[in-house]
Amino acid sequence: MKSKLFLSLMASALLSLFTASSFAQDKMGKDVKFTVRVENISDANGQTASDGTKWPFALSPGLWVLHQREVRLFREGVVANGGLEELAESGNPAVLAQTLESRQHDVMHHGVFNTPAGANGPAPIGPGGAYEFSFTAKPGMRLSLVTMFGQSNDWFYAPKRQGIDLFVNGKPLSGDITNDFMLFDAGTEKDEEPGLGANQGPRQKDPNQGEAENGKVHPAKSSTFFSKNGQLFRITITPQNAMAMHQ
Ligand SMILES: [Ca+2]
Ligand SMILES: [Ca+2]
Repeated sequence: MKSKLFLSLMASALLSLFTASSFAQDKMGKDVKFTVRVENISDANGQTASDGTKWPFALSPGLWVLHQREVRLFREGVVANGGLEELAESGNPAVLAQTLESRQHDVMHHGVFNTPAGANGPAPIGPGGAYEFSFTAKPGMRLSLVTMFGQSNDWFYAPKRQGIDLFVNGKPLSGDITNDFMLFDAGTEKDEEPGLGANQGPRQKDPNQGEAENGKVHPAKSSTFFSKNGQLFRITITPQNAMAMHQ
């Protein structure tokens, strides 16, 4: 009886870490495996620039993070730091990953996604391409993810800084989360027209090429791409129990 009492006290202590509803739905408190798919669903014929040039919408390799507290990959109204500039200007998530490693603790996990599904090595994803990655998470965890708008100077997609709750009313998140993402301008390099600028990803000679903006992270609301999430890309999340049901 004593050991049972001890276990129930332990369970109560653990319960206090989570919300009551999440515990009710997930009595074992087990990790749930999730798979996230980032798909480029933009027009295969490309986007049309003001001079008629066709250019492909692309997303860069990126970084995902699981966290409970705010992870601070960026903050609106604050100067980009910790590797956000490298991600937003050249699609390189390695510096952000190093920054996170220096802050690593047991309630935060992260990974880089850089190899398109079906490819042999790291590359951006153009129309029809996808990245996929999996992780396990407990109730209370949130997901953050950053990826560069490939033909911009310093734009990136990310969810709100608090991240996306992976459990809603105790149930693992499932389905389309595209609209949880927003297009941000890192404020580090002056913008040129997407797809045309000489200082953008595919055309610049140096990953840091371009005129400094000396600005702060802000939503890229002035861009016509700001409201085009569902036309350009789709991000879905599938928990393992849902995957089993679909198979
Ligand atoms: Ca900018
Ligand atoms: Ca540049």
